[in-house]
Amino acid sequence: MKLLKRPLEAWGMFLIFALIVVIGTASFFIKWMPPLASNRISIDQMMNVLFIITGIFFVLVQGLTGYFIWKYSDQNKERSTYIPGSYALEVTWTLGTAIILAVLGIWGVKVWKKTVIQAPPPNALQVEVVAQQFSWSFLYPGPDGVFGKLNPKYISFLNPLGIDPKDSAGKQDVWTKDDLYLPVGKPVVLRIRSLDVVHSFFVPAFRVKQDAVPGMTISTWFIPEKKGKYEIACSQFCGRGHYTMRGTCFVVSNVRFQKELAHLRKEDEGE
Ligand SMILES: [Cu+2]
Repeated sequence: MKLLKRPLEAWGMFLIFALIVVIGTASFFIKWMPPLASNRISIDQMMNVLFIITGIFFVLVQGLTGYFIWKYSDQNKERSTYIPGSYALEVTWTLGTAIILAVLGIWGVKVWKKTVIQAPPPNALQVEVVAQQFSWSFLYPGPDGVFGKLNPKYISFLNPLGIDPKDSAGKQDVWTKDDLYLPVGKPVVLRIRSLDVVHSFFVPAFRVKQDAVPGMTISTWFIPEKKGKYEIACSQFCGRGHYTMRGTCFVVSNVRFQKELAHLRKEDEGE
């Protein structure tokens, strides 16, 4: 009972901290990530387990720290015992942590292999993604499935990707700015590049995040599994307009996707 006798300020502080933890945790779970809309469920599974493990230790360590502060504060004349060290305790928490980290590490490598390293299915749609301050361009191949040559010397405001007008394979390629169209249920390979600085292509709903590095082409693939409209963001601070560098991914039926591309192709021909 002696433990409960504390001035009002102490109880006030305790309530404020408890409230911050509860509201923080709740809003994190409500507003953190949009519902998964791709095949990358293994990332969510791993995240959830990580949150549970770190959550348990967070509450345990912070709770104990708070309890000891409360218990041995100067209001209460009780003295703590001095323990110079415990071999058994040291071994337990060192080994325990090492085992948890090793299991998470091995699991992480497996998830990485499954989502990123594993080759995409051969029927995957290829889309070139080009980042620049402060927009995204997406290039789709023509019905032949082959991209025309790209050459930096043709890069201009109207041709940000540098499509070579002399290459016949590129005649039917089409590109969009900030709007990415994808057919639902079809694997897609994004080949990500940058024209200027480092950007990062991020679609939270797909659990896809990949840096766009100048001078490199980095591929990533996934399957959009739900129709809808999803936010694309740049998640690498890339300059003054970084916050405006966003796009929208439209996951539509295959028929609608083909229609959209055909429409863009017609617009191109009309020019
Ligand atoms: Cu950017």
